[in-house]
Amino acid sequence: MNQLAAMIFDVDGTLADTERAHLLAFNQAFASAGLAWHWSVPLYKELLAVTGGKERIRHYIDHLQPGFTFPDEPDAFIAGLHAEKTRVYKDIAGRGQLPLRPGVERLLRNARQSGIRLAIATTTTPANVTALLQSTLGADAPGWFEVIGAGDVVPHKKPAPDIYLHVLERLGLSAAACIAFEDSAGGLHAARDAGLTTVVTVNDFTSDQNFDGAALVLSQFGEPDQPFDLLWGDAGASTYLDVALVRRVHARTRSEAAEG
Ligand code: XBP
Ligand code: MG
Repeated sequence: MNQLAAMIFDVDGTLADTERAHLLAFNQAFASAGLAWHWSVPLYKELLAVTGGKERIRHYIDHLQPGFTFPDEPDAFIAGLHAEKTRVYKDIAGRGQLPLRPGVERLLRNARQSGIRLAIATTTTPANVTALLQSTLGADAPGWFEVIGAGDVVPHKKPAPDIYLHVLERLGLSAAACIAFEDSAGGLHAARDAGLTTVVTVNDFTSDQNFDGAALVLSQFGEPDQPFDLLWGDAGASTYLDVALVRRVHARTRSEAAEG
C-alpha cells in the first residue's frame, strides 16, 4: 500500500481566500489602462470558470466585449493588462492583507514535522504564490515546497490535469503516494484526472459547485478551537484537518481504489 509521501496544495481559495483581491487587481488594471470595464462579484464568480488571468481577460473580451478593438496585438495587449494586474495583486499580498485560511499554517507545519513532502499546483502566476507565502509564513516559506507548479508552466490549465502531472513528475512520485487539496470543481477535476485523492475546502466563490469525486468536502481545515463543518465524507471523530486525518483519508481511498 502506498504510504502518504506528499501533500499537493492549490493556492487561490485553498491556502487563502484570495479571489476578492484578484478581482480588485483586475479592476484596478482596467482603470489604469483607461478601460471602462468593471467586473462585479457575480460576474467574476462566472468568469472564474476560466482559469488563468490572461485567459480570463480574453474570454471576457471575446464574449462580453465583442465590439472591442485591440489597440495592439491581442496577446501583447492582454499580457500588458495582466502584468499590471499582477503588480497590484502582489502589492496587496505583500502588504499582508491576505491571511491564510484557518488551519493552513498548522497543517503545513504538522506535515513538515511529520516528514511529509509539500508541493503546490496552481493556475495563478508564480510571483503571486511567492508574495502570498512570504507575507504569511516568512521569507523562507517558498522553500518549504519542493515543487511550486504555477501559471504558464504547462500548456493547459485546470481543469486539465497538466499542472498536477507536472508536479508529480517533478516530485518523482506516483499519484497514489500523494493527496491534493483544492477549493473548486475545476481544481478537483484536474486533481482527480491526475489520479489524486482530493480534499476540498469550499469558499464563497465555490460553495455551490459539484464536488463529486472528492474524498472529503469541508468548510475549512479548521483549528482545535474552530471546528470545520463536514459537508461530505467520513472524518470520524475529527473536528479539524491534521496529518492523522489526512493519512486516514488517503489510506481509505487507496484501499477502496485497490478493491476496485
Ligand atoms: C486560481 C486562478 C487564477 C487566479 C488569478 O488559481 O484561476 O487564475 O484567479 O491569478 P488556483 P492569475 O485556484 O489554481 O490557485 O491572474 O495570476 O491567473
Ligand atoms: Mg483554487
